[in-house]
Amino acid sequence: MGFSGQCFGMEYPHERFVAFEPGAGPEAAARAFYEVMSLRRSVRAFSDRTVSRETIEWCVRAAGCAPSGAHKQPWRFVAVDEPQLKRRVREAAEHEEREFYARRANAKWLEDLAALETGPDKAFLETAPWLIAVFRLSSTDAGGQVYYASESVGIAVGFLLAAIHHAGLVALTHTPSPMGFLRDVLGRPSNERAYLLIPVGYPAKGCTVPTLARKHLDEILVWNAGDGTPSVPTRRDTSPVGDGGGDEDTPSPQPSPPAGEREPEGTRGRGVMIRRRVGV
Ligand code: IYR
Repeated sequence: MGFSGQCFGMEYPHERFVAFEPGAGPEAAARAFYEVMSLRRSVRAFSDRTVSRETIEWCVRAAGCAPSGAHKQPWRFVAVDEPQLKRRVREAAEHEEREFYARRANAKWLEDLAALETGPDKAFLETAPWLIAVFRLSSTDAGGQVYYASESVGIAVGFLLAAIHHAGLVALTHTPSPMGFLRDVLGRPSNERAYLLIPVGYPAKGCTVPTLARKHLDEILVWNAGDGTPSVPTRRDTSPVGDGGGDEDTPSPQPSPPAGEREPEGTRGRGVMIRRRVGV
């Protein structure tokens, strides 16, 4: 119901009630989250700029919000910023990585890694201000059973990576192989199995990332057919990751091309500058 009032001596119409707008709706919210996540990239060149403990704490709290089998929360996050400890982790990781690149990886694996231009040198393990070593618990701290521990920890790591990205920081989902050394170097108990090693920080000045394409939605999402039968592919067959998959000219069923899907292919494998700020 409206009525008039005085404001700085002027008459103005005044409403006791205004329309209630309950947010923009799930489509816009889901798209906005996607737009943020589409800017996430794995980074291998870190700045030594410090990141506060508090930031790491919030990110790990977010990771701890993940669902887990029987709510056993079978994860441990070991945050390392001491230079001597980071050096020991790097030395042990590089020892394994030298073996990996010289002997353990087969030719196909090395070929698949070529576009990433990785190698046994892991300077980022010392440069990044934080290393978060993620451990999967094989039993609870009290010795009890855990369930779907790998799935649970994988989901928690997804939350962690999203939180790190949301904080405007970058990370690498690093997998020194094998990574059993982490338990020894970090002095962890026998019910903790090393799962991933995640350097966290800011990207180095002039940091580049490889030009890689993400699969189109049509390649990762299949709808049921709507008539009780299984769905059939609608647009094209799934293409291998990073092959440039499919033609750019095929019209997309989406209202407008979302950011991050199908990045340019021209310079693939050579590395390009990050054109947008990483993290919003
Ligand atoms: N662990 C090695 C090799 C490596 C393996 C995969 I799969 C990658 O996606 C990237 C690297 C390394 O970190 O260099």
